[in-house]
Formats: sequence, C-alpha cells, structure tokens
Amino acid sequence: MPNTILIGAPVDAGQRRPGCLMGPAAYRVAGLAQAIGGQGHTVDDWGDLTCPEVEAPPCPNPVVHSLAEVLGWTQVLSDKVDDALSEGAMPIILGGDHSLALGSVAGAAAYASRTGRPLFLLWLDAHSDFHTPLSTTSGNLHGTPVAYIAGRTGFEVFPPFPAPVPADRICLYGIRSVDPAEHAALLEHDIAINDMRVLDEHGVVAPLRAFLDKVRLAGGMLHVSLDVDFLDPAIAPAVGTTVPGGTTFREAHLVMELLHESGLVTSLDLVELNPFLDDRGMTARLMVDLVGSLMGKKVFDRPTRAK
Ligand code: HAR
Ligand code: MN
Ligand code: MN
Ligand code: MN
Repeated sequence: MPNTILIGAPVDAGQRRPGCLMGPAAYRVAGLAQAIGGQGHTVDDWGDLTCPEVEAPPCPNPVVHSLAEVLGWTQVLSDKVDDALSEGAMPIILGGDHSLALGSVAGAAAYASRTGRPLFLLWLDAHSDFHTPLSTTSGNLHGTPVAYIAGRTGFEVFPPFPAPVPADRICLYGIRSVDPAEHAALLEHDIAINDMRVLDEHGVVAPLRAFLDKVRLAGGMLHVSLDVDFLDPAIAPAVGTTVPGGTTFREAHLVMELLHESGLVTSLDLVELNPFLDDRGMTARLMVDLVGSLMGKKVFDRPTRAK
C-alpha cells in the first residue's frame, strides 16, 4: 500500500480563464483524502504550495504569457515531487492547470534518473499538449508539457528537462483535439497515440494494457497526468477547454481500475479542474471517485480465493 502525499498546486498561469486556482480546495471539499484513506492508504497533505518569484528571460514568441509565473511553479513543483518520491510516497498533485506538469514530471524524472529506473508517462487528456513555447499560437503554456517532457527543442527559456522521457515511453490516451503544429511534430515522434478513434475501435482496455505491459517489463516508474477534459463534458463540465466525445463514466473508472491492478503508478497529476464552472461539485466529486478507483476501490470486492 503506497503512502500518498497530497501537493496543492493552485496554478492558473498556464491559461487565461480564472478559476483553476480553486482546484486544490475543491478536491479537499469533495473528500479526496477520505477517498484515498478509505482504501487503506495513509495520506499526508502538504497543503498548497506558493509560487516563488523568478525572473523570466524574454520569450522569442510574443504571444506567450505568464512565463515567469510558470517558471516559478515549475521549479517548486519539480522540487516537491522529487522530495515526495524520495520519501517513498506517491505524490498526488492537485491542480491547477496543466502547466503544472512541466514541474511535476520534471521532479519525477529527476528522481527516476537518480534511482536508475526508466520513467513512463500516461497522458489522459483531450489534448496532446505537444506545443513548444515557440509553436503555441494561444500563448497558453498548459498546452506544452508533453513536448518539454519529451525533450523537444524550443524550451530554451526553461531549465533543461532533467532526463527527457523517450517518445516510446509516452502514451497519449483519449485525445481528440490536436493543433496543426502539434500534429506535424507528433508525426516525427514515436509516441503512442491512443486518440478517441482508437479507443472507440479497440475499447479502452487493450491499448492501456499494451502500454502497462511495457512499463512492467522495463521495471519502470509511471507518472499519470489526468486532465479533467479526458472525460466527456456531459459528466465533467468544470473545465475551461471542453471537447465533446470524451470518455464515459465507466470507461474512465475502468482505466483507473486497470491502473490500480497494475500496481505501477508512482505519481499522479489532477489538472484543469475549474470549480467556478462546476455544477454543484459534480466534476470535483467525479475526479475524487476516479482517484478512489485508482487507489483500489472496486465495484464489487471479491475476496481472493485460495488456489
Ligand atoms: N492546443 C491548444 C493550445 O495550445 C489547447 C490546449 C489546451 N490544453 C489543455 N490541456 N486544456 O490539455 O492552446
Ligand atoms: Mn527538495
Ligand atoms: Mn492537458
Ligand atoms: Mn486538455
């Protein structure tokens, strides 16, 4: 049973719509610690981090905004996720927008490279988040973490990513919104692209199992980054970038159940929840229930029979 550490990351600088900074509070109100504790894990809540003041170099792409703030969050999150993993715990980062993954995955990568284990990345999202600060047209840095993690060039304004994750250890899962520049770049990388078309055709299980088998065979660590917009907006309205055609309630739970059974998940981001857009807390509650499944909650708990 892993000990878990909750790390609040009220980040909203990676996009323009206010509200994501209320995410960590909403997860606590929706009972995240209780959902994890209920599955027999200990929970240590480190509270909310604050963003250090850092100087940003000028960005060659003028549409990029809030670079200094995103750099500050990247630094503090990388440090704290590394600390939590070093304590032997599973960090769960309560976002905050997806730019926080620039830091959380950097921390996981730094820890993994020190311990000599390969790091894998499962990106549960409607979006590929494969822009660089040079290619983004929105200027929103929440659309860039996968490219940073994969070691793409174009991140000269950021600290070098500690140990870039090779493309064949990255799995995009649930995507259905990819910008032209991201599409062109993805074609140049050997990243597993399980878009919604693939999940419609093959179901959610087979593509996930194939990736988890790779992680297991390699003795890898697995960082899971769960974006609220992975879910269909009908069941998860509290996100600024809804895209129709997302995963259903049971598909998402099944993904979490399989992740639990794999025993491979070593760190987790919960991102893009905007409680201001929620309908009576339904999205926050669903995200908490999904974490419950990831931590071991079952639809029907069958006692394991002696063989
Ligand atoms: N690709 C678009 C952009 O760069 C939208 C990115 C939206 N990203 C998130 N996270 N909401 O997945 O602006
Ligand atoms: Mn530290
Ligand atoms: Mn995202
Ligand atoms: Mn998204």
